[in-house]
Amino acid sequence: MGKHYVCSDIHGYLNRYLKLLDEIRLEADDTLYILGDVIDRGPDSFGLLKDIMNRPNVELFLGNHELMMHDFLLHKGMENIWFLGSNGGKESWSVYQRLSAKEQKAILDYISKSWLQKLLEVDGQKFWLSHSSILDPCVYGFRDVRFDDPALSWDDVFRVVWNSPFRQDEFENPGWYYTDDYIHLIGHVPVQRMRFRQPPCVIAHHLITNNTQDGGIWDIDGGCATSPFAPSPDMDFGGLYCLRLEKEADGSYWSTFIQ
Ligand SMILES: [Mn+2]
Repeated sequence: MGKHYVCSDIHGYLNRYLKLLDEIRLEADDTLYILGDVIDRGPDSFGLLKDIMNRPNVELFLGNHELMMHDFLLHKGMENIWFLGSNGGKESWSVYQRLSAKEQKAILDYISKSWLQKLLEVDGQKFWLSHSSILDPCVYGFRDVRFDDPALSWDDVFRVVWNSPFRQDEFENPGWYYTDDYIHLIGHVPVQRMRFRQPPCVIAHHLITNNTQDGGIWDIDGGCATSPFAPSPDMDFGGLYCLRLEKEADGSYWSTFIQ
């Protein structure tokens, strides 16, 4: 049986992603899940995306940055927010325009087939993977959903990739997460930001908390594109977390942090 790895919010840091692949030595029957936001802000969004697209055992989830690009290119939803503030769309768009038409189409096709949410069971533990929030199980059921699923409304897609239990704006009440028996693996809000606003609900090699007090919501966004706006002795800079879903012999989970 292959192993399952999860990381999130790489934001164009191709070098860190390649270092991660080196470290985990991903085998053909292993799977690496990336919980969205591979583009924008970092040095090589499309180099990273193209590598992901070429690996059958690396699976991408939709993040709000992929949604912003998708909507901008197809003139859907809130198509202009990609260029706003620090979202990074302007820089990515200028690179995207220099790609061939064939590459551009392949990217859009790939994004449209990315996961919105996926449910796994590994070593007897249930995991619910998404960029940030989840689809209401009363409406969508407990199932894997891709971005091109015809049942999806744009508003529901928006909510899954933008709303967060760890943000004051675009807040998602975490109440409903607490009622299920899943560990919710999400990204979207860098742990560096969350740490000073919320109780720690973070899985990371030096910030590990147990999952009894956190409602089973584990944020693994290591803040790749985050400058050190809250420097501390144990975490000065952002980086890339990766978590392995197979339990270690002592019941803990292996993780790494790449800077
Ligand atoms: Mn995000």
